[in-house]
Amino acid sequence: MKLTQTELDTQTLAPETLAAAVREVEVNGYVLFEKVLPPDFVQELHTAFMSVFNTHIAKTDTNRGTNRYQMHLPFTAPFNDPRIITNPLVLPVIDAILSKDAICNYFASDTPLPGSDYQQVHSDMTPLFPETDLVVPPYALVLNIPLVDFREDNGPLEIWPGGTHLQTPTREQIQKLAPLVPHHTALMPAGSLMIRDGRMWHRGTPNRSNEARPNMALVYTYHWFGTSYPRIGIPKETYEGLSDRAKHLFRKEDIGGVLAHS
Ligand SMILES: O=C(O)CCC(=O)C(=O)O
Repeated sequence: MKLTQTELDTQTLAPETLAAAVREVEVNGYVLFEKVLPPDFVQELHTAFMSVFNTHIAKTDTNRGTNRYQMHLPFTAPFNDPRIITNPLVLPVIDAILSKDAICNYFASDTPLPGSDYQQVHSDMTPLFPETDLVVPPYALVLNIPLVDFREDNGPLEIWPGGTHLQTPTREQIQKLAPLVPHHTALMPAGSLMIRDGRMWHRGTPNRSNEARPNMALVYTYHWFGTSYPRIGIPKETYEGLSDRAKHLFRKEDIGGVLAHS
């Protein structure tokens, strides 16, 4: 979805854009706001990310398949900038779907390096009622922020929109169904904002370029939704300095706890 210049200048979605974005997430599984973060801020994020990432991978094994890393982010600048954690174009969509009582309980990244492979097609969320076929409204939304342009050659995310978030197959059934269901690579410029229902099927693809392809990943859920993610470590003084809205979003995290990679 291309936002208007007025929406970008005012950092405010027009009512009809917000309604369309919410509908896209609910019906199609995701919405993409293209290239909304300022390039200099994306550059700052990228530089900071590569520094933390390179230190991390020097002492850690891959954890998402060959040459592919999931890495928690430290809750420090520039990662915890309001333009990331309480983005004014994203929060209205979160509020409309998960209510203003939503929480953010995952602050991390996915990075395929050159030589990475296809992942299994998967959903990030387990069904709430796996013993039934019950389809429930969204309860967990992922915010992805590409820190480089996602191109065909550098391992873009591949997605299965159009209703896979409304099904409850097992991981094995997803493998059989995935080739039959329409899907495409999510090519997007650095600094775009993708809000997706965590249940929508997707996978990482091989990075055939010669550079890392970092993707920030935050998860917003209903306040009652539990995950197995480690709680986000937020130093007390950092938490105290957050806006009231950010405090509310991160209220269930490890306030005073240890930063990732500190
Ligand atoms: O390539 C990505 O950004 C997403 C990877 C992914 O879906 C995962 O590791 O679970």
